[in-house]
Amino acid sequence: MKILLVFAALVAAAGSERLFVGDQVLRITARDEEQIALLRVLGERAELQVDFWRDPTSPDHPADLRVPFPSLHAVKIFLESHSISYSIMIEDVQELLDEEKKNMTKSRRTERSTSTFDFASYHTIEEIYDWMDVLVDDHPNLISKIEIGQSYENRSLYVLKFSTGGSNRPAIWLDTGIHSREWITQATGVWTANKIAEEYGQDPSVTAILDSMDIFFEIIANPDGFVFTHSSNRLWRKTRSVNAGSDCIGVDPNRNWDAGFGGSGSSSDPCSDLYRGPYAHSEREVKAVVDFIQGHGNVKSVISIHSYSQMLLFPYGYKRGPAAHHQELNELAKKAVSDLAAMYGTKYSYGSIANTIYLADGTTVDWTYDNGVKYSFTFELRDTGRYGFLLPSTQIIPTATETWPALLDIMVHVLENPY
Ligand code: INF
Ligand code: ZN
Repeated sequence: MKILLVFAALVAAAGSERLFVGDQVLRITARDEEQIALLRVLGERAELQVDFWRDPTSPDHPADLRVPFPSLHAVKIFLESHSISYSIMIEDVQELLDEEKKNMTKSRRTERSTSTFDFASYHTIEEIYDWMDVLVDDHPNLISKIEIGQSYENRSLYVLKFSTGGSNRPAIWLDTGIHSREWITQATGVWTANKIAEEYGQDPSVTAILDSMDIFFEIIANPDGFVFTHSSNRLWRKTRSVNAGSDCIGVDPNRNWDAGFGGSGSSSDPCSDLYRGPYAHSEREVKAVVDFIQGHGNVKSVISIHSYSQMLLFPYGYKRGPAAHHQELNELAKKAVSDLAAMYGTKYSYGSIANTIYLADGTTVDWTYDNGVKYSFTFELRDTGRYGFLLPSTQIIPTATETWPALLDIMVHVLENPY
C-alpha cells in the first residue's frame, strides 16, 4: 500500500499536479482586533504563500489557514511570538488528498462494473456531464439541458431545466461549484438534482412546486476551475482567466458581481484569492448567469451554494444595514436551519452575510437581490473546519440529505408567497 501511494505521488508529480506534502491547516483564534490585524499582515507576506481557508474576522470566529510545509516554522514562530493561539486541524494536507484520490479510483471501478452512478463519490467534470445526459434521457418530460454560455476556456456552462410546461413560469435558480475547490457543493448538486427528479409526482411539495414553477440548476458553475482542481491544484478557488499585467490567474467569481463592486470586502490584487476582477461581470461564468437571469425576467429565488462553515446567509454582504425583507428572510432561514438540524443534528448559523461572516462585495446573492430576486440565499455546507474543503466523500450523502429539507423550505415558501 505504501508503495502504491509513493507510486501515485510520482505519477502526480510527473503530470503537473501540485502536491501539498507536509502542509498543515491551522485553526487560529485571534483574541482581539490587534491579533486579527497581525494575521492580515501574515497573509500579505507573499513569500509565505499562506492560504486562508477561512478569513480572520472577529475574535469569536476563528480563522483557518493552510500553511505550505516550507513556511510552517516561520508561521508558527510568528504566531507564538505574538501569543496568538492556534491548533492543528489538518496534520498533512497531502494525506487527505491521497485518500480522496484512492476513493475516487475505487468508486470508478465499481461504477464501470455495475454501470450505476455513485452519488457517494466525487466525480470529474466528464463524469458529471455524462450523468446529466443520462438524467435528461431518463426524465425527458421533466428535464432538459440548456447551455447558457461558455467559460473562459470555452467549456459549456450547462444548466438543468426542470419544467412541466407553461411559458416563462416563475423560477428558482440553484448553483453549486462557483468556487471550484468546494467539492461537496457540486456533489450535493448532483444528488439534489437527482432527488428533484425522483420526487416529482411522489413528494407533494416537489410536485406542487414543479406544477407551477421551473427550477434551473447549474451544477458546475465554474468548470475551468473545477477541471483545474482535478488536474493541477485541488485547492483552486477562482476562475482561470488571464489577468492583464500579472502572472497570477483568475478572478473570485463571488466578488465579480455588480453589487457594491470594488469595496473593501474584496481585493484589487490579481494574485489574491479574493480578486474582484478588472470590472463587474468581467468573468464569462458570471456574465452568463447575469444574462440568463435578466433575460428570463421571472426568477423569484436564487440559491447559491458554497462550503464550508455551516451557514445560511442572505443579503447584504456589501453593507451592514438590513435588507428591506430582512425579517422575512431571517424567519425563513431560521426555519430552514432548524429543519436541517432535525436530520442529524448539524448546526448552522444564519443571518445576513455582512453580520454573520464579513463584509463581502460583488457577491452573487447581493446582485440577484438588488435585481429583484427577493429570495436570495447562500448556503455554506459542511463542515466547520475539521476537513474544510477536503470533506471525505463518506459525508456527501449525509450532507445532501440534511440540506434537502432546508432547500424545500425555501422553495415551498417561494411557491406560497408569490410576488
Ligand atoms: N466563503 C464565502 C466567500 O465567498 C462565501 C460567501 C458567500 C461570502 C456569499 C459572501 C457571500 O468568501 C466561501 N467559502 O466561499 O469558504
Ligand atoms: Zn465559496
